[in-house]
Amino acid sequence: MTSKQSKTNAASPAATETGHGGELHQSASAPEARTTTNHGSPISDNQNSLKAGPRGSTLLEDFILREKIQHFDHERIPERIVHARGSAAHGYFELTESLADYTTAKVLTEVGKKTEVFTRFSTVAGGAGSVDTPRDVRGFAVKFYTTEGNWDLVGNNIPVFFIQDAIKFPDLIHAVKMEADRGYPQAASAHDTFWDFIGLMPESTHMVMWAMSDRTIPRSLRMIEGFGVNTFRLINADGEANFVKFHWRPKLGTQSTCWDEAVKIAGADPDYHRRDLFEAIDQGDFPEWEFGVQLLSQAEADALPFDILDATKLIPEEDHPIRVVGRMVLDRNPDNFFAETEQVAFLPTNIVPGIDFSEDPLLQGRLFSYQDTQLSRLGTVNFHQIPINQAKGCPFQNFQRDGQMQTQVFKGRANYEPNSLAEAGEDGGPREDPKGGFRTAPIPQEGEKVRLRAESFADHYSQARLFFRSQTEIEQAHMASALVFELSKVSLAHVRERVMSNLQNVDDTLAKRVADGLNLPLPAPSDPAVAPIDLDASPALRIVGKYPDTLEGRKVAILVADGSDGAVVDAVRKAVEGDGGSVFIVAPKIGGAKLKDGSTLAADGQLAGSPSVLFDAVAIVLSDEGCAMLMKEGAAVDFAKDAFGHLKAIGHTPQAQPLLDKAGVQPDDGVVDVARDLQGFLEPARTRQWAREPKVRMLA
Ligand code: HDE
Repeated sequence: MTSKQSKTNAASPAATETGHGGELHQSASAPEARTTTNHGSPISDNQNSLKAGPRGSTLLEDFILREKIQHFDHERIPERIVHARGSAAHGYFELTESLADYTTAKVLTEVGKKTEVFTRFSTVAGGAGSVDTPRDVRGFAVKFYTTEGNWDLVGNNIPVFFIQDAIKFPDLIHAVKMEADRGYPQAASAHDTFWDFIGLMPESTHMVMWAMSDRTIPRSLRMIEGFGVNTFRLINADGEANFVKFHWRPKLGTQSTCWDEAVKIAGADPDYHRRDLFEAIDQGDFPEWEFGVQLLSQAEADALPFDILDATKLIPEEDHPIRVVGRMVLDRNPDNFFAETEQVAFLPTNIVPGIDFSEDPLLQGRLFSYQDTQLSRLGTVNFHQIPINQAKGCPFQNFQRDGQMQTQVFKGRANYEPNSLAEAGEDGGPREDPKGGFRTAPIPQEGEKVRLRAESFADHYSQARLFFRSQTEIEQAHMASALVFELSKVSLAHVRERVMSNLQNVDDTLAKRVADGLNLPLPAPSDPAVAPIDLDASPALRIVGKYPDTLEGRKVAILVADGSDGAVVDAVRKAVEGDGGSVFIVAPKIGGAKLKDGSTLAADGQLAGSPSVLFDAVAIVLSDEGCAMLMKEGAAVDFAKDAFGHLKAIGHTPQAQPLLDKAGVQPDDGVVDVARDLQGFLEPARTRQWAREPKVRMLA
């Protein structure tokens, strides 16, 4: 902390007094606890401005009012152009296996060492105040405070990108954001301009397949994968370079919501992901990811059926396995959202010796963009001095001086080099380090200056096909349905048609399902720049069937009302918690419900504000009397209906059956009498009842 912040009044409560107008005054318990102006002048009254008499005009002289209001007026800074809405946490990275054969980077060679990190997750398209659950890519940006400087791995939860060249980024983002004339839709890709751009940019097709998959409607930020996306290089002590792709894999597995559920969560809890991350860390339930690398020599890269510099392509892990070499644990919430989460500045140019860039034209553009955008967001070249951005693992020093909001007080005369001031006994300042300093790998570069897309980038469809065909049936159905949903929101017929033409190059059956879902004729296929090829399926790209076999990280709601059996509630709670899950009691009134034995069970949430979309499974523990009452409550009927529609396990007491019937809940393996078969409830509660879906939804 740079300024001397006083003790708060937490230890000794403030004395209170009522003012002339009945307003509450809380006064400081000691001089060091009093509120002051920004320049330290103590304030005697923080409730009333200075006026010409109690009912008179406010006086310009009131410097306290002016300072307070003026600071408030400037509280907001420009939000990020993309990735504006985000949530972050502190934690550490621990290396479990050395990559010393490949790199000199200490963070990747010192096994067992814990490196501090700050990780920010984000949506891409929406503004800072938008909701957490739109269909969107998630940002996954990690700042490692290493002993050799900050390393920022600024990735996404999808391993590929929409475009191949940075010069198209402003067009992509303009197309996906709110339309320029009308200012909507917010945080949604389902509109004309996005699909217009996509249809005209076949290189985006692979990423579009991912965007239409359940990856873009995650259950929790703790349950997303992360990818560096761009290809980087690792450089070893002999100066040898290898290509590297970076991966994060969540310990809790990759889990998603259902689309209808995500839409409803947006209303029920716009902060669904932010709250989930904060609460999990607050409760000591620290999210964790494995860190892995795919390493390829130049020869291995040359043998790939695509260009390793093309960010619209992935490297199937069946062909080049991911080597897990570390883990990241997030164990501390930010103290202040603005100071940390909002002001953190991630820069792909924050790199450490032993790691290097590739010539990926998307990455090359990013190397300019992030530094530039910080200048407009944070307003000064000194943004690296803000605590969250400062290099913490090592000193930072050079001869850069001054600038707006300079907070360092430099001593001495040495602000240039070479200098010989040390010869006169003065501090001569820092110097370059030819051995340990950052060195760029001497990769040969030659050729004419051109504005040309490499021919090796021209296959736009093979990997889109690979992704689609690698999915399970249910995931393919979700993708087709997402395409139908999005294209149904497109109002320009020719835009829809062009997308459907392109889809035929991905997979005929997919294009046909989308056309059927739209009830529109299938247009002629478009002409691909290069005919797609069939690649071996990559089951690693699926989510379904890979949920971990535990309730860890999952939340089970128990719906109770007056007359509920406390013994059943306790048994469900014990079983759920024993399996690693958490329990949330929902009752019609926040004060709780009067149980069968006369005791009161406090509620964690009121029914109307705690719909089942917020939970992974539900147990409806009602008495005959409680059920009769809730049959008249729409929120209770929706609670059961949505849990069923969103493929959740539903535990219930026999007395809750009339409510289930009213909600259209049909018997299946996921609907279980908890009074009879508690274990039988836990198993389906660990996953979703995918087999139920055709009964509740017309999928494309
Ligand atoms: Fe970004 N991106 N990006 N991006 N990006 C920004 O930087 C940009 C790209 C990513 O939590 C901006 O500080 C260009 C790929 C994340 O603060 C900006 C291009 C990937 C975040 C910017 C890309 C990303 C950003 C906006 C095409 C995945 C949020 C605010 C060449 C590997 C970081 C800011 C955070 C943020 C530019 C493409 C990930 C404008 C020009 C590919 C996770 O500088």
